[in-house]
Amino acid sequence: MINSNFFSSGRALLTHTAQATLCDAVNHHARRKGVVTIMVIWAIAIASIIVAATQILAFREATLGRECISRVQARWAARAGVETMIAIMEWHNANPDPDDALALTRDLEANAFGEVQTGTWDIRHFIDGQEWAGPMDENSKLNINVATRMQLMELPNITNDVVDSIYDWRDANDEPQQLGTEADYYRNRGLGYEPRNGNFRSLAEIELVAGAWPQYVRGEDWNLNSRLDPNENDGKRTMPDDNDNENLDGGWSQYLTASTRPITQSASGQPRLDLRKATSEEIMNRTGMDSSQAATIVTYAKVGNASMGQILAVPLSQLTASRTAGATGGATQNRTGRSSSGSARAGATPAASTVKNLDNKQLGLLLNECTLENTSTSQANAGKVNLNTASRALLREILQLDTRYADSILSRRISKQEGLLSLADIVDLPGATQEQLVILGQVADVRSSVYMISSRGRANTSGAEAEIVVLVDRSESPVRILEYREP
Ligand SMILES: [Ca+2]
Ligand SMILES: [Ca+2]
Ligand SMILES: [Ca+2]
Ligand SMILES: [Ca+2]
Repeated sequence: MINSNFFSSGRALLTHTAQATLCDAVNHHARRKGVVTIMVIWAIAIASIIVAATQILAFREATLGRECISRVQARWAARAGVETMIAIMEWHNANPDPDDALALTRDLEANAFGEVQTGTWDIRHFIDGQEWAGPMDENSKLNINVATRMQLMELPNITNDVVDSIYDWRDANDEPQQLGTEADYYRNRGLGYEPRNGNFRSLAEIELVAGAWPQYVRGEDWNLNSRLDPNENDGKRTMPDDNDNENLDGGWSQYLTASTRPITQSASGQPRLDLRKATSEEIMNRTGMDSSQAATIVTYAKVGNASMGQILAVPLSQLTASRTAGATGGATQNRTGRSSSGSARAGATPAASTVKNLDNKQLGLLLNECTLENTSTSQANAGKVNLNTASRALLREILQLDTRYADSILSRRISKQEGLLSLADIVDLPGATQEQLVILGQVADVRSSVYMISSRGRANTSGAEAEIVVLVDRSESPVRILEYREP
């Protein structure tokens, strides 16, 4: 019994212990299972966070990549526009057409908008209150390096002291003009620069001159690209402060350039004949003059201040006579007097008056194929205003041409599909006095050397945009890039 009791109690004891152990084991297992479940849930949670984060990152990178690709596409589309313009200029350099002064302008205009596989380009400029297709002709503006005091005084917001300072900046000496400023002015103000005492090299350089504030120089064209950008037509919302009128008021920059260069090639593509060195035969071959006309030109070219302006303004029969008389005289005489054999003005020598006046064709060839430029002066580095592209405002306000004459020049250039072929095309217009012709002969011509191409590229996929602004000189081949920027 005892045993049995013992055993039974022992069994009971055993059972109890086994039960306890079993219970522990079960509890332990359950706890472990709980921990494992929690760990698994955590692992899943962490894994999903990682996956989500990786996805977001990958998505962002893909977007960035796409943006990057479209920027590159836009940039190269813009570049394609620039290259197209340069290629057209090269073609016209190789195939000059002396009977069509506007051939290049028309071709540039026709290709101002174009496309490549992944994007498009758009080249335009603003002049005379209107937007035009194609690059900006820098020769439509006056070169600041030859602008006279009177011409500079016509700029909006300019004052005498600033005109003097512009003179001081470009003249070789360190003597200030009456109200001007030379090196000591800039040194005393710790500006860190001094006047160049040489030609301005870019339009933005004018802003270094005392009193030539950027708002005067640039007007509304804050980035100097000759196009009306959104921030330049939204009033005061963004810089600059503009008048929101769909018209780009470019301040001085719409009238002035510093980049134009003389064109050494003639309209027919040969080097210009230097009249100071040329023989009568060479002049006759080039211009179709007779021997006495050519001889008169040879004699005249030896005069110290002989100029194309004078040849343009004074009939040939009076040319050497007026020089020997020491005066041009008859400042208001109409240039058309050239064909009425000059009617022997007082002081004209008999020898001079027997020469036949040049006809329009001869005068045109003389102006287009020959030169009297003195290459040693600083003027030699500046280009002339192209009357085929110059703005009405430049002719009337800055060059101060008589209003009637300026308007008749503009109507004639519009009426001729090939444009003005030479300055001989404007001598018979109403208002063409000797005085006006001398001014034009000095500063104007009918062809261009330097263009500013503002090409805006656009990617087809995203519409992303990129702009390239390039200043190119096409006066010689290959076309030379003077300035390149990606604003
Ligand atoms: Ca100086
Ligand atoms: Ca602009
Ligand atoms: Ca604005
Ligand atoms: Ca405006």
